[in-house]
Amino acid sequence: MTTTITITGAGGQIGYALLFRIAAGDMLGPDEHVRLRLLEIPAGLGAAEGAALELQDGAFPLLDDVEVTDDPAVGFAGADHALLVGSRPRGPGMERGDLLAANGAIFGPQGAAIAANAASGVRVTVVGNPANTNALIAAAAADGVPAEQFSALTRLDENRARAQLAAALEVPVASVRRVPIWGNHSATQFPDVGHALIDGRPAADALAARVGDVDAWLGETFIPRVAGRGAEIISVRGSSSVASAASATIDHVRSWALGTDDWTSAGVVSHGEYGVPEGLICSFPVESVAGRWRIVEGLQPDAGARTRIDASVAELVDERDAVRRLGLI
Ligand code: NAX
Repeated sequence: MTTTITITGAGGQIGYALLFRIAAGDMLGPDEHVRLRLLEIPAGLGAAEGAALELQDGAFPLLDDVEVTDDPAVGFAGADHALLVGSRPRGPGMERGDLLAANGAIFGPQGAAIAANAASGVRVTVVGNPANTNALIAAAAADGVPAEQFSALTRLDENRARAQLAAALEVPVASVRRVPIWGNHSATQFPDVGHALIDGRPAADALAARVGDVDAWLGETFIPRVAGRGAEIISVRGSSSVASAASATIDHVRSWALGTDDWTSAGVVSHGEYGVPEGLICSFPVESVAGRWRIVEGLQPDAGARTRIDASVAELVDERDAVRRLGLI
Protein backbone atom coordinates (compact mmCIF):
# COMPACT_ATOMS: atom_id res chain seq x y z
CA MET A 1 0.00 0.00 0.00
CA THR A 2 1.17 3.51 -0.78
CA THR A 3 -0.41 6.51 0.92
CA THR A 4 -0.54 9.78 -1.00
CA ILE A 5 0.25 12.83 1.11
CA THR A 6 -0.06 16.39 -0.14
CA ILE A 7 1.87 19.09 1.68
CA THR A 8 1.11 22.71 0.84
CA GLY A 9 3.80 25.26 1.59
CA ALA A 10 6.27 22.42 1.21
CA GLY A 11 9.00 24.88 0.24
CA GLY A 12 8.69 26.72 3.56
CA GLN A 13 10.29 26.16 6.94
CA ILE A 14 7.79 23.73 8.45
CA GLY A 15 7.56 21.89 5.15
CA TYR A 16 11.30 21.32 5.16
CA ALA A 17 11.18 19.94 8.69
CA LEU A 18 8.17 17.75 7.91
CA LEU A 19 9.12 16.07 4.67
CA PHE A 20 12.05 14.04 5.91
CA ARG A 21 10.17 12.78 8.97
CA ILE A 22 7.29 11.64 6.77
CA ALA A 23 9.66 9.96 4.31
CA ALA A 24 11.40 8.20 7.19
CA GLY A 25 8.11 6.61 8.28
CA ASP A 26 7.64 8.62 11.48
CA MET A 27 4.10 9.63 10.55
CA LEU A 28 2.42 6.50 9.20
CA GLY A 29 4.73 3.84 10.52
CA PRO A 30 7.56 1.68 9.24
CA ASP A 31 5.45 -0.44 6.88
CA GLU A 32 3.59 2.26 4.97
CA HIS A 33 5.01 3.48 1.68
CA VAL A 34 4.35 7.14 0.88
CA ARG A 35 3.95 9.26 -2.22
CA LEU A 36 4.53 12.97 -1.60
CA ARG A 37 2.96 15.79 -3.55
CA LEU A 38 4.50 19.17 -2.75
CA LEU A 39 2.14 22.02 -3.57
CA GLU A 40 3.56 25.53 -3.68
CA ILE A 41 2.96 28.90 -5.21
CA PRO A 42 5.34 29.85 -8.03
CA ALA A 43 7.63 31.79 -5.66
CA GLY A 44 8.09 28.70 -3.50
CA LEU A 45 8.63 26.15 -6.26
CA GLY A 46 12.44 26.37 -6.23
CA ALA A 47 12.63 25.64 -2.52
CA ALA A 48 10.20 22.72 -2.90
CA GLU A 49 12.14 21.34 -5.87
CA GLY A 50 15.35 21.57 -3.84
CA ALA A 51 13.70 19.67 -1.01
CA ALA A 52 12.57 17.04 -3.52
CA LEU A 53 16.17 16.58 -4.69
CA GLU A 54 17.27 16.12 -1.08
CA LEU A 55 14.46 13.64 -0.49
CA GLN A 56 15.81 11.64 -3.42
CA ASP A 57 19.27 11.79 -1.86
CA GLY A 58 17.85 10.48 1.40
CA ALA A 59 17.21 7.14 -0.38
CA PHE A 60 14.27 6.50 1.93
CA PRO A 61 13.04 2.93 1.47
CA LEU A 62 9.41 3.96 2.10
CA LEU A 63 9.38 6.91 -0.30
CA ASP A 64 7.89 5.83 -3.62
CA ASP A 65 7.54 9.15 -5.40
CA VAL A 66 7.79 12.93 -5.02
CA GLU A 67 6.05 15.43 -7.24
CA VAL A 68 6.35 19.23 -7.06
CA THR A 69 3.62 21.42 -8.50
CA ASP A 70 1.88 24.77 -8.25
CA ASP A 71 -1.37 23.36 -9.64
CA PRO A 72 -3.81 22.42 -6.85
CA ALA A 73 -5.59 19.89 -9.12
CA VAL A 74 -2.31 18.02 -9.56
CA GLY A 75 -1.19 18.61 -5.99
CA PHE A 76 -4.31 17.12 -4.39
CA ALA A 77 -4.85 14.32 -6.93
CA GLY A 78 -5.67 11.14 -5.03
CA ALA A 79 -4.54 12.60 -1.70
CA ASP A 80 -5.25 10.42 1.34
CA HIS A 81 -3.83 13.07 3.66
CA ALA A 82 -3.56 16.78 2.93
CA LEU A 83 -1.37 18.86 5.23
CA LEU A 84 -2.26 22.51 4.64
CA VAL A 85 0.80 24.33 5.90
CA GLY A 86 1.20 27.21 3.45
CA SER A 87 -0.71 30.30 4.45
CA ARG A 88 -0.51 34.04 4.47
CA PRO A 89 1.18 35.35 7.62
CA ARG A 90 0.07 38.57 9.25
CA GLY A 91 2.11 41.41 7.75
CA PRO A 92 2.95 44.69 9.46
CA GLY A 93 -0.16 46.79 10.01
CA MET A 94 -2.44 44.05 8.64
CA GLU A 95 -5.91 44.06 10.20
CA ARG A 96 -7.56 40.79 11.17
CA GLY A 97 -10.12 41.18 8.37
CA ASP A 98 -7.31 41.52 5.80
CA LEU A 99 -5.60 38.44 7.23
CA LEU A 100 -8.79 36.38 7.08
CA ALA A 101 -9.53 37.58 3.54
CA ALA A 102 -6.01 36.74 2.35
CA ASN A 103 -6.25 33.27 3.84
CA GLY A 104 -9.75 32.79 2.52
CA ALA A 105 -8.27 33.29 -0.94
CA ILE A 106 -5.93 30.36 -0.23
CA PHE A 107 -8.05 27.93 1.79
CA GLY A 108 -11.31 28.32 -0.12
CA PRO A 109 -9.84 27.27 -3.48
CA GLN A 110 -7.77 24.57 -1.77
CA GLY A 111 -10.91 23.14 -0.15
CA ALA A 112 -12.61 23.09 -3.56
CA ALA A 113 -9.57 21.45 -5.16
CA ILE A 114 -9.52 18.81 -2.41
CA ALA A 115 -13.19 18.02 -3.04
CA ALA A 116 -12.58 17.72 -6.77
CA ASN A 117 -9.33 15.77 -6.74
CA ALA A 118 -8.48 14.05 -3.46
CA ALA A 119 -9.43 10.53 -2.40
CA SER A 120 -12.97 10.40 -1.01
CA GLY A 121 -11.69 9.55 2.48
CA VAL A 122 -9.07 12.32 2.48
CA ARG A 123 -8.11 13.61 5.91
CA VAL A 124 -7.11 17.27 5.96
CA THR A 125 -4.88 18.76 8.64
CA VAL A 126 -4.65 22.54 8.71
CA VAL A 127 -1.45 23.96 10.18
CA GLY A 128 -1.33 27.39 8.53
CA ASN A 129 -2.68 30.16 10.73
CA PRO A 130 -5.30 31.15 11.71
CA ALA A 131 -5.57 27.35 11.66
CA ASN A 132 -9.09 26.81 13.06
CA THR A 133 -10.74 29.35 10.80
CA ASN A 134 -8.68 28.32 7.77
CA ALA A 135 -9.96 24.78 8.36
CA LEU A 136 -13.51 26.13 8.56
CA ILE A 137 -13.07 27.94 5.24
CA ALA A 138 -11.53 24.91 3.52
CA ALA A 139 -14.24 22.57 4.84
CA ALA A 140 -17.00 24.95 3.72
CA ALA A 141 -15.54 25.03 0.20
CA ALA A 142 -15.10 21.26 -0.02
CA ASP A 143 -18.50 20.29 -1.38
CA GLY A 144 -19.35 16.72 -0.58
CA VAL A 145 -16.48 16.17 1.87
CA PRO A 146 -17.78 15.87 5.45
CA ALA A 147 -16.42 18.53 7.82
CA GLU A 148 -15.28 15.66 10.07
CA GLN A 149 -12.52 15.04 7.53
CA PHE A 150 -10.95 18.42 8.38
CA SER A 151 -9.01 19.24 11.53
CA ALA A 152 -6.73 22.00 12.75
CA LEU A 153 -3.44 21.51 14.55
CA THR A 154 -3.44 22.22 18.29
CA ARG A 155 -1.13 19.33 19.13
CA LEU A 156 1.85 21.68 19.39
CA ASP A 157 0.02 23.56 22.13
CA GLU A 158 -0.76 20.29 23.88
CA ASN A 159 2.84 19.11 23.62
CA ARG A 160 3.97 22.44 25.08
CA ALA A 161 1.47 22.11 27.92
CA ARG A 162 2.51 18.55 28.77
CA ALA A 163 6.17 19.56 28.70
CA GLN A 164 5.58 22.56 30.98
CA LEU A 165 3.60 20.46 33.45
CA ALA A 166 6.31 17.78 33.41
CA ALA A 167 8.96 20.42 34.08
CA ALA A 168 6.98 21.92 36.96
CA LEU A 169 6.52 18.50 38.56
CA GLU A 170 10.02 17.30 37.66
CA VAL A 171 8.71 14.15 36.00
CA PRO A 172 9.42 12.79 32.51
CA VAL A 173 7.03 14.15 29.89
CA ALA A 174 5.99 10.58 29.07
CA SER A 175 4.47 10.36 32.57
CA VAL A 176 2.05 13.21 31.80
CA ARG A 177 -1.25 12.48 30.07
CA ARG A 178 -4.58 14.19 29.49
CA VAL A 179 -3.69 17.86 29.14
CA PRO A 180 -6.10 18.88 26.39
CA ILE A 181 -6.28 22.21 24.62
CA TRP A 182 -9.70 23.82 24.29
CA GLY A 183 -10.73 26.54 21.86
CA ASN A 184 -8.66 28.42 19.33
CA HIS A 185 -5.00 27.97 18.36
CA SER A 186 -4.28 31.48 19.59
CA ALA A 187 -3.45 33.36 22.76
CA THR A 188 -6.97 32.63 24.10
CA GLN A 189 -6.48 28.85 24.02
CA PHE A 190 -7.11 26.98 27.26
CA PRO A 191 -4.57 24.29 28.19
CA ASP A 192 -6.49 22.28 30.77
CA VAL A 193 -4.68 20.47 33.60
CA GLY A 194 -7.94 19.73 35.42
CA HIS A 195 -7.92 16.08 34.32
CA ALA A 196 -4.16 15.60 34.05
CA LEU A 197 -2.69 12.29 35.09
CA ILE A 198 0.88 11.68 36.23
CA ASP A 199 1.76 8.02 35.83
CA GLY A 200 -1.98 7.34 35.93
CA ARG A 201 -2.70 9.33 39.11
CA PRO A 202 -4.45 12.72 39.23
CA ALA A 203 -1.92 15.56 39.05
CA ALA A 204 -3.77 17.85 41.46
CA ASP A 205 -2.07 16.83 44.72
CA ALA A 206 1.41 16.69 43.25
CA LEU A 207 0.83 20.10 41.71
CA ALA A 208 -0.41 21.65 44.97
CA ALA A 209 2.61 20.22 46.80
CA ARG A 210 4.94 21.68 44.20
CA VAL A 211 3.46 25.10 43.39
CA GLY A 212 1.27 25.91 46.42
CA ASP A 213 -1.59 28.01 45.05
CA VAL A 214 -2.52 26.03 41.96
CA ASP A 215 -5.01 28.59 40.60
CA ALA A 216 -2.44 31.38 40.84
CA TRP A 217 0.19 29.21 39.16
CA LEU A 218 -2.20 28.30 36.35
CA GLY A 219 -3.31 31.88 35.76
CA GLU A 220 0.03 33.61 36.15
CA THR A 221 2.58 31.05 35.02
CA PHE A 222 1.35 27.95 33.24
CA ILE A 223 -1.36 29.20 30.90
CA PRO A 224 0.49 32.36 29.80
CA ARG A 225 3.67 30.33 29.25
CA VAL A 226 1.91 27.75 27.06
CA ALA A 227 -0.23 30.27 25.17
CA GLY A 228 2.75 32.61 24.72
CA ARG A 229 5.28 29.93 23.83
CA GLY A 230 5.22 30.78 20.13
CA ALA A 231 6.20 34.38 20.94
CA GLU A 232 8.85 33.15 23.39
CA ILE A 233 10.41 30.97 20.66
CA ILE A 234 10.44 33.93 18.28
CA SER A 235 12.16 36.16 20.83
CA VAL A 236 14.82 33.58 21.76
CA ARG A 237 15.37 31.94 18.39
CA GLY A 238 14.76 34.93 16.16
CA SER A 239 12.14 33.11 14.09
CA SER A 240 8.99 31.12 14.66
CA SER A 241 8.65 27.49 15.79
CA VAL A 242 9.48 25.13 12.98
CA ALA A 243 10.80 21.71 14.04
CA SER A 244 8.43 21.49 17.02
CA ALA A 245 5.51 22.46 14.78
CA ALA A 246 6.50 19.82 12.23
CA SER A 247 6.90 17.24 14.98
CA ALA A 248 3.44 18.06 16.37
CA THR A 249 1.99 17.74 12.86
CA ILE A 250 3.52 14.28 12.61
CA ASP A 251 2.01 13.41 16.02
CA HIS A 252 -1.42 14.71 14.97
CA VAL A 253 -1.61 12.79 11.71
CA ARG A 254 -0.21 9.63 13.28
CA SER A 255 -2.88 9.78 15.98
CA TRP A 256 -5.59 10.36 13.40
CA ALA A 257 -4.45 7.61 11.05
CA LEU A 258 -3.29 4.99 13.53
CA GLY A 259 -5.46 5.71 16.60
CA THR A 260 -4.82 6.85 20.17
CA ASP A 261 -4.77 5.05 23.48
CA ASP A 262 -5.69 8.16 25.45
CA TRP A 263 -6.89 11.72 24.95
CA THR A 264 -5.14 14.19 22.74
CA SER A 265 -6.22 17.53 21.24
CA ALA A 266 -7.30 18.64 17.80
CA GLY A 267 -9.42 21.38 16.29
CA VAL A 268 -12.46 19.46 15.04
CA VAL A 269 -15.96 20.36 13.95
CA SER A 270 -18.37 20.90 16.80
CA HIS A 271 -21.79 19.26 16.84
CA GLY A 272 -22.68 21.33 19.89
CA GLU A 273 -20.48 19.46 22.37
CA TYR A 274 -19.82 21.46 25.56
CA GLY A 275 -22.10 24.22 24.24
CA VAL A 276 -19.68 25.09 21.42
CA PRO A 277 -21.76 26.35 18.48
CA GLU A 278 -22.31 23.72 15.84
CA GLY A 279 -20.01 23.96 12.84
CA LEU A 280 -17.10 25.74 14.54
CA ILE A 281 -13.69 24.11 14.24
CA CYS A 282 -12.75 24.14 17.91
CA SER A 283 -10.04 22.33 19.83
CA PHE A 284 -11.39 19.70 22.19
CA PRO A 285 -10.04 16.72 24.05
CA VAL A 286 -10.34 13.99 21.43
CA GLU A 287 -9.57 10.36 20.82
CA SER A 288 -9.01 8.79 17.46
CA VAL A 289 -10.96 5.62 16.81
CA ALA A 290 -11.04 3.76 13.50
CA GLY A 291 -9.56 6.72 11.67
CA ARG A 292 -12.01 9.30 13.02
CA TRP A 293 -11.68 11.93 15.72
CA ARG A 294 -14.12 11.47 18.58
CA ILE A 295 -14.65 14.29 21.07
CA VAL A 296 -14.26 13.11 24.67
CA GLU A 297 -17.65 13.77 26.22
CA GLY A 298 -18.99 13.94 29.75
CA LEU A 299 -16.27 16.11 31.28
CA GLN A 300 -17.38 18.79 33.70
CA PRO A 301 -15.19 21.86 33.37
CA ASP A 302 -15.25 23.89 36.62
CA ALA A 303 -16.28 27.56 36.61
CA GLY A 304 -12.76 28.81 35.92
CA ALA A 305 -12.26 26.40 33.05
CA ARG A 306 -15.69 27.23 31.65
CA THR A 307 -14.86 30.95 31.57
CA ARG A 308 -11.64 30.31 29.68
CA ILE A 309 -13.28 27.91 27.21
CA ASP A 310 -16.09 30.40 26.59
CA ALA A 311 -13.61 33.22 25.93
CA SER A 312 -11.71 31.21 23.34
CA VAL A 313 -14.92 29.97 21.71
CA ALA A 314 -16.16 33.59 21.55
CA GLU A 315 -13.03 34.43 19.58
CA LEU A 316 -13.75 31.57 17.16
CA VAL A 317 -17.32 32.84 16.76
CA ASP A 318 -15.95 36.30 15.95
CA GLU A 319 -13.61 34.84 13.34
CA ARG A 320 -16.44 32.78 11.84
CA ASP A 321 -18.70 35.83 11.68
CA ALA A 322 -15.92 37.84 10.04
CA VAL A 323 -15.34 35.25 7.32
CA ARG A 324 -19.10 34.97 6.83
CA ARG A 325 -19.31 38.71 6.29
CA LEU A 326 -16.49 38.39 3.77
CA GLY A 327 -18.52 35.73 1.94
CA LEU A 328 -15.81 33.10 2.54
CA ILE A 329 -18.13 30.51 4.07
P1 NAX B 1 7.03 29.77 5.72
O1 NAX B 1 6.73 31.19 5.35
O2 NAX B 1 8.45 29.35 5.92
O3 NAX B 1 6.42 28.81 4.59
C1 NAX B 1 5.15 28.97 4.07
C2 NAX B 1 5.18 28.42 2.66
O4 NAX B 1 3.85 28.41 2.16
C3 NAX B 1 6.00 29.28 1.68
O5 NAX B 1 6.96 28.45 1.02
C4 NAX B 1 4.95 29.82 0.72
O6 NAX B 1 5.46 29.95 -0.62
C5 NAX B 1 3.88 28.74 0.80
N1 NAX B 1 2.54 29.16 0.37
C6 NAX B 1 1.93 30.35 0.56
N2 NAX B 1 0.73 30.35 -0.02
C7 NAX B 1 0.55 29.12 -0.56
C8 NAX B 1 -0.49 28.52 -1.31
N3 NAX B 1 -1.60 29.20 -1.65
N4 NAX B 1 -0.32 27.25 -1.72
C9 NAX B 1 0.80 26.57 -1.45
N5 NAX B 1 1.83 27.09 -0.75
C10 NAX B 1 1.69 28.36 -0.31
O7 NAX B 1 6.15 29.47 7.00
P2 NAX B 1 6.29 28.26 8.06
O8 NAX B 1 7.22 28.66 9.14
O9 NAX B 1 6.55 27.02 7.31
O10 NAX B 1 4.82 28.27 8.71
C11 NAX B 1 3.70 27.88 7.95
C12 NAX B 1 2.41 28.18 8.70
O11 NAX B 1 2.33 27.44 9.91
C13 NAX B 1 2.24 29.64 9.14
O12 NAX B 1 0.91 30.04 8.83
C14 NAX B 1 2.39 29.58 10.64
O13 NAX B 1 1.71 30.64 11.27
C15 NAX B 1 1.78 28.26 10.92
N6 NAX B 1 2.07 27.65 12.23
C16 NAX B 1 1.08 26.96 12.83
C17 NAX B 1 1.26 26.30 14.04
C18 NAX B 1 0.16 25.54 14.68
O14 NAX B 1 0.39 25.01 15.78
N7 NAX B 1 -1.03 25.41 14.10
C19 NAX B 1 2.56 26.39 14.74
C20 NAX B 1 3.68 26.79 13.87
C21 NAX B 1 3.36 27.83 12.86
O15 NAX B 1 3.35 29.09 13.48
